[in-house]
Formats: sequence, C-alpha cells, structure tokens
Amino acid sequence: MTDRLLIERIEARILDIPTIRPHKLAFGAISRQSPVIVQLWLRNGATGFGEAATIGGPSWNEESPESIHHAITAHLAPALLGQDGAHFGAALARMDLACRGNAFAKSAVEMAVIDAVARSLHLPAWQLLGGKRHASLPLAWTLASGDVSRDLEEAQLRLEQKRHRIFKIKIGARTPEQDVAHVARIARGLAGRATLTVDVNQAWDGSTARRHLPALIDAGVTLIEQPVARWNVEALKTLTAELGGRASLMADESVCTPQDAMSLARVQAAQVFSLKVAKHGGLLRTRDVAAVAEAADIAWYGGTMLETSIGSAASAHVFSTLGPLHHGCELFGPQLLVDDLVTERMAIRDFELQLPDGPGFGLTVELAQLNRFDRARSGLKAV
Ligand code: MUC
Ligand code: MG
Repeated sequence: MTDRLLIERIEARILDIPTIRPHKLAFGAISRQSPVIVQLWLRNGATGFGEAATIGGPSWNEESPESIHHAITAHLAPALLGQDGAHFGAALARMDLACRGNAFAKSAVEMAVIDAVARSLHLPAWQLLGGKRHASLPLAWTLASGDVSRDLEEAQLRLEQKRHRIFKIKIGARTPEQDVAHVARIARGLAGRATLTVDVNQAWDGSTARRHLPALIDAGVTLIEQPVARWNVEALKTLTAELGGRASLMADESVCTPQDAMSLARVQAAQVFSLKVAKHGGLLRTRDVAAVAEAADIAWYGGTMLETSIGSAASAHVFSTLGPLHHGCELFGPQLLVDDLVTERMAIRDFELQLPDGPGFGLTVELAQLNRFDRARSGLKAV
C-alpha cells in the first residue's frame, strides 16, 4: 500500500445557497439549494472535494442534506479513514458495509476520494474513469418559473446567448389540462428554434399519462421524463410501447441502482435513462448504470440534482467517458444559483457544455465561498 494516498481526514458541511428565482416542480417550489460539500485530505497533503445536492430537502427522494451530513460524518468517514484512497472499489465496498443505501452521501465521499487521488497523480478525473470520449455535450436549461411569459423570456435570452436550445419544462403541479396548455404556449413561442422535454417528476398515474402525453407530443415535446411513480414500471413499459415511436420516454427516479437499470432494461420500460451521480451512489456506479443502458440499446442523458460547480464538474467528468447514444446533459445547476464555489465555471459555447479537464475535476474551490454559505455559520435551519 502506498502510504501517500492514505485517507487522513474527511469533513462535511451543509451550505445554503439561494436560487436566482423560485424553481417550481411537481412536488413544490424551491428557492434555495442546500448542497453537502465534502473535503477530504490524503496523507500527502492533497485535498479533494465532493458534493451531494438534494432538491427540496427529502422531497425528491429519501435523503436530505441533514441525513447526508449525518451519514458521512457518523458512518462513511470513519469507515474510510486510514484506507488507501486509490482503491476506489474497495472504498465503496467499505462504505456499503458501514451504511446501507444512502447513495447521495456515498457519492459525495467517493467524489472527494477520486478528486484527491487524481490531483495527487496530476491527472484529470476522467482519466481514472475510463478515458474521455466527448469534448462537449448539448446543454439543456429547465424552464420552471411556473409562468409562461417568464419561461419564454428566459428561453429567448438563452437562445440569443447561444447557451441553451434544449428546454425542459417542469410539469405535474397543476391539472394536466393546464400543463398541456402551458407547454403548448411555450412550444408555439419557440417553434423551430428549440427542442422540448417535459419532466413530470412522478406526478401522474398511468391512465392520466396515457390520456395527456399524446397532446404534449402533438405540441412538439420529444422527450418525456418520469411521467409516473418510480415503482410504476408497468405503466412506463406501456407508455414506451405505445408512444415510443413518436417521443422518447426517459426514466429518472425509477433508475437509481444498476439493478433498477436491469429491471427496466429487461422489459424495455424506457428508451433513455437520466444518469445522476448522486442517486447512483457515485461516479463508478454511474458508469455501471450506463453500461446496462448501452447493453440494452437505451440512451443516456446527463442529469443534475442542481449541484454547484463541484458536483456538476464531477458529473461532467464521468459523462465525458460514456458512449455515443445520448441526449446531451442538463448540468446547468451553477447557473440557477446566485453564486458559485469555484473561481471559474465550466465554459458553455455554441449551446454545448465544454467538458472539463483536470487535475482532479479541474476546479479551484474558494474556501471563502464555502464559509460564506456554510449553514453552521449562518444559523439557518433546514427547509
Ligand atoms: C429532476 O427530476 O430531473 C433536474 C433539473 C431540474 O430542474 O430539476 C431536476 C430534478
Ligand atoms: Mg427528473
């Protein structure tokens, strides 16, 4: 064992960062993000950073910033202290032994390990994850102000800036008829200039989805994300079979573990998997889920949990290593936040996110910004 890559110290803190506008989803509206930031030190003095962000506390899934922070400080960090950071798979196995589930918490720690080791080796993280296959990816923006005029204004600006021409519209909070009318107005306003996706965030039952998705497709939507509950694989399968020729069905909340991926792939319940490093439990397991997708002729999409530049860059590193069958990515989280934690964000050019290089995730984290948004210092309470 090389002493120099031994894991010596792991710290985690919860930040509270306001969003630039309320972000409205099927299950509620958020006006701040509370990412958990992990900093890890190796014996050689190298440090690495990781992040796990949730949306709306424990509303998107079971984990919350507070549970993530607790899992890391009480269980995951103690399991890794003194271990060789370079043994990524063994570190994951130790975390699994110490703590069942808690994928978000594990992902933040694994990110910090990989960042620190890659920095020690003066390599970009993507080089430790299989090698780079994409230099850039089309970058979506989410329209979720809840107001058609504001959504259209946002989209126009981003088109003019050549930042985004794929727009994901969050629906499911209002009646399906209102949602269809909202999406149709946006589609008319952007006709011929943009690609439209909807994310229902599990809000509909199978028959509501069967009844209303065709109208969304008629309006111009080409990608439909998680219209039904995560457990409702039967409905996903039926929708994919019935509508899959006209628009692509994408699983998000339904596909977390590689085993979920296998179950969906076996019955062809989706044509696209939204990959998110947090829900898969890290960068390595994101690759495992992507491998199942590729083997089943299912495309991937580079999803976000609205992370700062730390989690977004880590995601970008692993997405840059994946295969050619994809629908781009949505790593726009940093742009939705009032400020960031790094000196320089990943660049966006010609509607594409420029995928970063190293060392590590290629970021310079500003400690003053971590302190500025640190919940423990501001006295703010959980959402
Ligand atoms: C989700 O379910 O995809 C991603 C982008 C966004 O606006 O919300 C998220 C969560
Ligand atoms: Mg989603």
